[in-house]
Amino acid sequence: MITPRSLRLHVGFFGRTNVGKSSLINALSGREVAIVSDYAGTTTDPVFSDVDLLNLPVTLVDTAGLDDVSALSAKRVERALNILRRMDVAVIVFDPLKGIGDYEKELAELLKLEGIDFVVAINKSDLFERLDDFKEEISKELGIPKRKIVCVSALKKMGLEKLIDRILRVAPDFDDSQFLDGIVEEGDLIYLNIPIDLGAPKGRLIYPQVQAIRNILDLKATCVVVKERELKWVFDTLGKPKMVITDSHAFTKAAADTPEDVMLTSFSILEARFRTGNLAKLVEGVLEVENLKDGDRVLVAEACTHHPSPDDIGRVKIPRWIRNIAGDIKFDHVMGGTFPSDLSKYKLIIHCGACTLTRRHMMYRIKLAEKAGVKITNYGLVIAYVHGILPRAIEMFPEAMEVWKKYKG
Ligand SMILES: Nc1nc2c(ncn2[C@@H]2O[C@H](COP(=O)(O)OP(=O)(O)O)[C@@H](O)[C@H]2O)c(=O)[nH]1
Ligand SMILES: [Mg+2]
Repeated sequence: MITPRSLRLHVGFFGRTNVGKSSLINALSGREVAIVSDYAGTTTDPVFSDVDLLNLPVTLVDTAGLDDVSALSAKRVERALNILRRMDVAVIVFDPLKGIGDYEKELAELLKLEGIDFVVAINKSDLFERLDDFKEEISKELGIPKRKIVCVSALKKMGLEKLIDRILRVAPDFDDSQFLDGIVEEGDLIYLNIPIDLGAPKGRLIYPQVQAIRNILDLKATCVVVKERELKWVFDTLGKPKMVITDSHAFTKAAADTPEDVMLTSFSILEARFRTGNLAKLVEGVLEVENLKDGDRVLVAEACTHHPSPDDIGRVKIPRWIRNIAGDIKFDHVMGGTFPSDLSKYKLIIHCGACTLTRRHMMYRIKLAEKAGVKITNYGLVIAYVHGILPRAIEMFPEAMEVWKKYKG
């Protein structure tokens, strides 16, 4: 299965027009994805290009059109920030002929502010004899160590391995295995409960399910994949597993069929933990449902765009469940890349599993909520909560359980 874009390491190439961003991306990906041109401003929207670098799934992002951060129209900076925040690593590309300008300095500042690590590529090194002085100057001006600065030539394909090496070195940990790390161990037996209902995509499994299977195999454990109707039969035939992981849609039935001494959670809760690294924060969020009052506003945010079905989880079911508990709550919905910059009017944000967002992007949204003092949670936790199975679904995550215990007691 092809790695979805959201789980690829996003590497953004920044630099002034004509420094060779597009050429460099083409050279690294070995194909013509970005348009190379002698004229300024050929491309304006970011261009995404998926490629595996040393077996690591990566998306190279050509950020043409963002080369005038220093020309500083507020709207442009906002746009630049929007793209920049989705990157895991940045490459600032230099052309020795153009030297160092305000653009590069401001960009380096922005990246530091956002906590995004970056490396520098001095391109067109085929045209120059010695670039040591320039390296020194960049190191000083941008305040980064020289080992993060690499001389390359997109044209002659020189220095590319070294650039890849430097990019991967500064990349945040991108190991998929965290999905079940610390929960599943060698020799464990795990049941995966996957209803193939009308909502299931034709002919395939969704990514968190594939990820779980792969992860369990990597950990030298065993999994049995069943539809919800067969779960009971598997219990009767194979006995008790260490844990059942269920699709959220079948949570109540899975809970009824799974003995109390067997751990039970959902793909969506695992995904939330993996994607945010902060399940405890999302549990705090779901408990906020108790505090909602008539007239409060809740934002439901869905990262992917799809046509809502008649019993759509975000549009219909979640609002219904929450109104049952909390009364006359107003719901706003956003989809895709939009996320309101002013969150202050909301009491709670309920986010989808965010499997189409990068981890950095989702963490950024959590940070925004935190800044605005608004609690945030996710679909999977809401489903577990409204069905009265929340403590059971998080008992294997001590940090999250801690929050629950404090709340109870
Ligand atoms: N000599 C030389 N020219 C290059 C190199 N990389 C790019 N160029 C040229 O620089 C120009 C601008 O390249 P392009 O990739 O479109 O720059 P971008 O605007 O930053 O995307 C083109 O004419 C390229 O052929 C290089 O490594 N060496
Ligand atoms: Mg270009």
